[in-house]
Amino acid sequence: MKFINFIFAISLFGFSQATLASMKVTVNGMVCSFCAQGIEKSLLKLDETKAVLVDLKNKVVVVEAKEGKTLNEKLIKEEITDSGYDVVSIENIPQTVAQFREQMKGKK
Ligand SMILES: [Cu+2]
Repeated sequence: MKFINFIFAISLFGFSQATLASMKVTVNGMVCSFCAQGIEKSLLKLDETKAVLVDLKNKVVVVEAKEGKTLNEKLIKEEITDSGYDVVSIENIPQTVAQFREQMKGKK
């Protein structure tokens, strides 16, 4: 019985780890660092946002959630659209902003 509890705890841990994910947003219309700064600011305003990375070259915005918080896809989309840019797609990714940045470096 104790073993089963152990398994349960492990699976719960796995689940909470999964909710620590980030969102990768593909955005059209960002052309300069002012665009990037504007988007970064508006997304950092959201309570659940821990970090934002804007990659102009790849038209990608990565938003990382604070621990224990969940990103709201609809709100993120609204913030970016209200700033005057087009959201092409949003997907969940397991990396943090820091990990994503490292990954981009590796590709150059
Ligand atoms: Cu700009």
